[in-house]
Amino acid sequence: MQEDLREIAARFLPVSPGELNVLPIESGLINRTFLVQTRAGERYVLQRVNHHVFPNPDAIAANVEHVNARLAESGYPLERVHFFKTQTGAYHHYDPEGWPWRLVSHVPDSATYDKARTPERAREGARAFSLFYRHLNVGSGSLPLTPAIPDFINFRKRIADYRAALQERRNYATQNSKPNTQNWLPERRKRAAALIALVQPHLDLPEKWIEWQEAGLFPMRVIHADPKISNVLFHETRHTARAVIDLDTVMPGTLLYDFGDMARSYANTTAEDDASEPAPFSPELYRATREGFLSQLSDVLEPIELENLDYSAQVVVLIQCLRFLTDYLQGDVYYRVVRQEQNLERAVNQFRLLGGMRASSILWHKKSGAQTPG
Ligand code: GN1
Ligand code: MG
Repeated sequence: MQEDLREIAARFLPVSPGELNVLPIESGLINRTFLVQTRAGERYVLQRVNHHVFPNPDAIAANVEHVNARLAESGYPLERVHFFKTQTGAYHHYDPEGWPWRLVSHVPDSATYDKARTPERAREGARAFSLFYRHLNVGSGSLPLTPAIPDFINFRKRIADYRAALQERRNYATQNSKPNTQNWLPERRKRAAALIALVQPHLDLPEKWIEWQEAGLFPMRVIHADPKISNVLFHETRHTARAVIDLDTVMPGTLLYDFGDMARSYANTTAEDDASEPAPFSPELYRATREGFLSQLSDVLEPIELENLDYSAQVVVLIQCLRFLTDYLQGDVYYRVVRQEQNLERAVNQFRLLGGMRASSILWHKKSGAQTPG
């Protein structure tokens, strides 16, 4: 494995495989990521793109070029990450099994975190994304981006996929796990029964969102679509944000999705797959996230965006819960898992987070379903 990875990395670099050291980075639920070091101490990030999820990696590379050009011309103050080309001038090297590999620039002296933990870090992470959105959305015309995954934020489809998974007739999981009775899908449905029942009364929560989206009421912006805290590189010692990474899902969409997903990640006091009680929601972290998000955008956002931040956070958490639960019911065909029950645990964690959000009287104004910004 190690030798193959060195050979792959050397396709992008003017060095021989023997001069490289490759180490795994255990992060991300879709792609596989490795750190590459040369003898001279230069570092790169090597990734195997999951082409089942991202069937057109070249479209991602083209999106990243457009995004980086716009960030550069607009004076974006953070670092930009870019892809290197192979010696034959391509953005991807395909291995004998057909997996696409790419080499990404590495930002020195940087650290990533799986949890925000403190309001300062939540605010700073959200501020980094706020800068990213401002520089991509203010000024010159729209960017010609190709969404890497169609219907990624189509919530009508996400709910339909969940309902279809509940009706699943296949017998056992086919990927990520060997067929055994633990993985029989009817067994999984039984083990998820309590959560399925708890989720049921919330399935109409996204209705208003879906209505607005289908009526074209959301302003179309360039969004990141995966703004979790681990996609911000922080300065190792100064704790300021250095870069926004993982541009795979950059696409046209509503910033309410990104705010919701940011809140889901930054206001969660525990790991995404921690299914233990109590509710992992922190109003303090949430408020800091909202401040950071708004910091560069107060003159950009329209009323429908400003008034629906809290509602969007709840909707996005519910949708993420349904995505994990759907994958659990289908036998772990989408997200990487290291344990049998991990997708169910992820879904439970998101459901508890939703409960915390909805219970917080500061955030949920029952009458209007809206909040005063700021
Ligand atoms: C996936 O692969 P990763 O970790 O960057 C997923 C996101 C989820 C996230 C949950 C393409 O992102 O939508 O929010 O897991 N990406 C895709 O941790 O589905
Ligand atoms: Mg991602």
